[in-house]
Amino acid sequence: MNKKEQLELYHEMVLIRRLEERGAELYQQGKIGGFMHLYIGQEAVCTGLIAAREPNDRVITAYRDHGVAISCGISANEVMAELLGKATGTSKGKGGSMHMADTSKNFWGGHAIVGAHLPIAMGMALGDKYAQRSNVTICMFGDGATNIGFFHEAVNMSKVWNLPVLWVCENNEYGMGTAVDRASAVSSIAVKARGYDMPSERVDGMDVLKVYEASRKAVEAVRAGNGPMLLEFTTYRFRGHSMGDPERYRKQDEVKKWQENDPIGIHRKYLVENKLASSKALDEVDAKVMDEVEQAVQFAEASPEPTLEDLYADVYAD
Ligand SMILES: Cc1ncc(C[n+]2csc(CCOP(=O)(O)OP(=O)(O)O)c2C)c(N)n1
Ligand SMILES: [Mg+2]
Repeated sequence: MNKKEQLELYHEMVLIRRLEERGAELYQQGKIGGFMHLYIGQEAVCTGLIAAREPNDRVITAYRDHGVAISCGISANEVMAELLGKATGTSKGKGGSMHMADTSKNFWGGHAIVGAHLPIAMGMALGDKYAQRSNVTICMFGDGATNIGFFHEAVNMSKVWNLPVLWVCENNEYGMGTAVDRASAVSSIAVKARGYDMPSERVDGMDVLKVYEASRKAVEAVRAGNGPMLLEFTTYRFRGHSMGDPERYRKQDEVKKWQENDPIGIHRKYLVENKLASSKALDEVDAKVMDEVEQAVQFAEASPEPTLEDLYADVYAD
């Protein structure tokens, strides 16, 4: 990865962070409805992972999807407008926080039912294999999703049919208020792949360059026809499960410990220590992102709501 690309990773992580911080404020002001799950703390995963894909590789994820949308190339304006339920949003204001999508950018959503998008990912990969296309489907999900039948059915069939899928678990240590150890027989999700004779790896998900390296190798191995693989990224969400989570299931000391391992701080330190950017230049990136996010808020607030007729559009495919 060249210097420009490494700097872009920094910009992208800061953009995701600030956009969500601003989103949280707007939520508190009552401008955003429904559930909203922040990705803060996990930015290195989507940023490093999606930097490793080719544009024709598909990405699909669960409801913690704002960062994934940005990494797939959806603009801050469209993400913010979607959060506010505006017609200019990436899902025309009808999806909201949990259902960001743009198939033109090969981002297949944003899915709210835990684990339900894994069989969809498998189906997309089956379609690609059948049509002899060379793309890889990257399917992201949480640790909690791996305790659900969907996970085992989809991962099993992907191996039986040797499908081009990269399964990516973001192990952030909790599924809502339940710690991994309380719900999963094994605390490393990578181990679960062994039951399906599938290669897997557990990688530090707080370091964007480690995420990128592991993802690049995995995407290319899958593309080469070696069959599906599973990557587990160890990460942590700094905020509650969703807005309004009282967080009684974890101690603030634990959160603080992980915050010392902030993915943005880690990459910033790397860039400065390796003289790829000065602190001043990175402060300028931070300032530019603040403007970008403010513009996105203005764009979203000035945008129209979807009309009543819009309710009936895009319900069925032609
Ligand atoms: C089938 C189903 N069961 C329960 C829920 C409620 N629920 C929403 S998120 C969640 C936790 C999932 O945890 P994980 O997969 O680790 O993802 P994370 O929230 O940590 O990103 C649960 C149980 C749901 N949305 N769908
Ligand atoms: Mg989780």
